[in-house]
Amino acid sequence: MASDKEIKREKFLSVFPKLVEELNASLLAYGMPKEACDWYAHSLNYNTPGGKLNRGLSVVDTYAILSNKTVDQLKQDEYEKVAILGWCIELLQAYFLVADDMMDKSITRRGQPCWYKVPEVGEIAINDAFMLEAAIYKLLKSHFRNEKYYIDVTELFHEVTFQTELGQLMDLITAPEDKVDLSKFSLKKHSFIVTFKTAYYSFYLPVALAMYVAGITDEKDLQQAKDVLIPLGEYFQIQDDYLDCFGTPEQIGKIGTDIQDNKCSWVINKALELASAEQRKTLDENYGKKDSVAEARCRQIFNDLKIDQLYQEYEETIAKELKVKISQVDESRGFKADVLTAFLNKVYKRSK
Ligand code: GPP
Ligand code: MG
Ligand code: MG
Ligand code: MG
Repeated sequence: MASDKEIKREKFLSVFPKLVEELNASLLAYGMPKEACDWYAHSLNYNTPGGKLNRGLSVVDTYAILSNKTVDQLKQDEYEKVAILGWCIELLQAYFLVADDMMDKSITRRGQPCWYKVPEVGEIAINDAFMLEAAIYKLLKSHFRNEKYYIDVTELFHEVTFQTELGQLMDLITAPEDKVDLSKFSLKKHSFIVTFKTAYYSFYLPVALAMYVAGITDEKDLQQAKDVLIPLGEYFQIQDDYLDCFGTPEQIGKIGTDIQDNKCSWVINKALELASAEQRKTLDENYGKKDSVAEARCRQIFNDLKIDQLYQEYEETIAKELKVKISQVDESRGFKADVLTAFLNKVYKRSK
């Protein structure tokens, strides 16, 4: 029998084909030939719905909590509104990932070749990435133009996109593939990169969108959400870095590449903080090399420094801190701490 989670996912997925149809109709209205319409539909379908859909589904879940309802109890048109905003985040994510995979020279994504690796696509993927982003503003305009929060939501998408691009810039210039320089890394820089690269669009954006639709838009409430969701997003990315190194491929569904890719991950930063001069030398000589023996030398140092155990301690500390922050949320204007607890529960001790 399908679980509650699967049913929610199916319901959310069922909205997407209608959006593809609508976007395609806008191409037809410009008199674009069938070949172009089919290309766009293929790009939308290949790049948007294949992931975990956590961000998109979170808009729906958060809105339901704020409205004191279950997802099932939302009226059809009410459901569709928040689901479309959820799909707008998934389109933003699709846009980022198509572009990121080109910049990172990645091979696979979500169990299939990266879009630019599809033979007939290649560098057309750059334009396809732009068109995935453009879909967001098409959909916002056609479905939300008459809502009082239209401008707020549109501006929020622009701002969060810019913040993510800043994070991507820092990520790229901190870890060039061909020039390993561990002195560029620090936990402070790591925190900055992941806050911008991940936390704003993955954690703050879904909640803020649901808040706008629910009419809970006092600056103080948006700030309360941000104060928990940004550190929670940082914790999520630290967990991602940890799993890249210490998770098994069966568990995480991908093969960890951070060591060989010279990534400014939490694991290497923690190790740099604690390494002896000798260990530091080994890391300088072996980190970021496309070589499994060099990778094993780095892993040995991570084991010697007990990074695994330090991660478990970090996780307990941050989860406790976040719970305290959540317990201090002021609900007097209609915001609900449960929204944040639901997010924390999804992240705490996840293993994939
Ligand atoms: C993925 O990070 C990067 C983003 C989601 C932001 C991309 C932003 C752009 C402006 C293109 P990653 O490369 O560390 O993750 P993965 O390992 O999934 O590729
Ligand atoms: Mg990448
Ligand atoms: Mg990247
Ligand atoms: Mg990672």
